[in-house]
Amino acid sequence: MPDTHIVTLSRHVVEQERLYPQATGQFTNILFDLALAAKVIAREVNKAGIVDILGRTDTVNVHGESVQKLDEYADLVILNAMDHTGNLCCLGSEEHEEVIPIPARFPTGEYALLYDPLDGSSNIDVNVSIGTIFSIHRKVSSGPRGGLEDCLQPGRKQVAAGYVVYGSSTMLVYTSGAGVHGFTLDPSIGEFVLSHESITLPDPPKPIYSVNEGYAPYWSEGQKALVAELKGDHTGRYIGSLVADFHRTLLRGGLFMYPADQRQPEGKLRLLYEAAPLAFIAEQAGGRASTGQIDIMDVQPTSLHQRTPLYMGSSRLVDVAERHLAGDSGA
Ligand code: AHM
Ligand code: MG
Repeated sequence: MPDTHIVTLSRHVVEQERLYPQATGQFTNILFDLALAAKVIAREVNKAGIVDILGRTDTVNVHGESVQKLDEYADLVILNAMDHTGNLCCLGSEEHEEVIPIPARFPTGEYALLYDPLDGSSNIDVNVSIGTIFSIHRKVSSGPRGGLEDCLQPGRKQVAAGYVVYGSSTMLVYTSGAGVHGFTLDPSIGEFVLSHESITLPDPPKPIYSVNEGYAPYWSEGQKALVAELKGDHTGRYIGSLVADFHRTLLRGGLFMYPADQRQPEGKLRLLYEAAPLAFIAEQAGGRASTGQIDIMDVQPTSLHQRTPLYMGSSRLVDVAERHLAGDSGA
């Protein structure tokens, strides 16, 4: 007979919440709502090849990039799953220039949610894994309905973070500061089921480095020296889809890099809804993340869509990166 002892995401989150008697339940509900949104997005991502949902729209997002239909869809799914629940005070999304307020007709709550609804969307057409990333902060502003101040908090202040990878199976991985736990969507019952309990980065790590080497001519001297040191006794892996690259790094170990360079002096990836949440997960799994100079978790954000150079994965390899990049201005 099949195993009857299934730990669903709901059960796991409720059991974690019991460890904190002061918990209000709002936070637990946010994770439930995110899981529901992830299932809806997963369904559409899986269908993308057979229905006419692929293709670019005429719009561009706040970063000047063309937006694909599934990005917009994922953004709306998350927004509609979260805005009316009374658990959030505001949201920040990669697809929206400004902080998203909770509509006046709905109550507000004690948390701010930052998210990248569908990262790696340029890979949709070629069936490469893509993902959703989220970060949850406690409301710190004094007004009743929250705002930018609640979103511009350093990663260290996150109460939870996670991602969903839409790959050969759909997985949700999250931390609320008590380890990193992974759940695989079982389509036959429509539930995320605990499949990876207490994930830790392998130690010693697999010797893997991950970077887009096509940009090497634009790298700083420090970045060139770092990759030169890794070459030879490390293997290279780069998917070009952050969640997929991070997921591999988490399970196998190694060093993921998206450096600043002459083309992109600030780097490409966004601090609040890409780097910081993944940094929290890396740290909880025994690794770390850095800008090359300081820990990502300690960066004080100044704007919603701020970019950052990113080095993350196995601590020992992030240390090597920092050694090379210490005096580096980036570009
Ligand atoms: P997106 O948010 O527009 O999808 O871009 C982010 C993606 C990441 O998933 C990935 O790590 C990176 O861009 C790849 O960039 P590049 O193609 O420059 O290597
Ligand atoms: Mg993104």
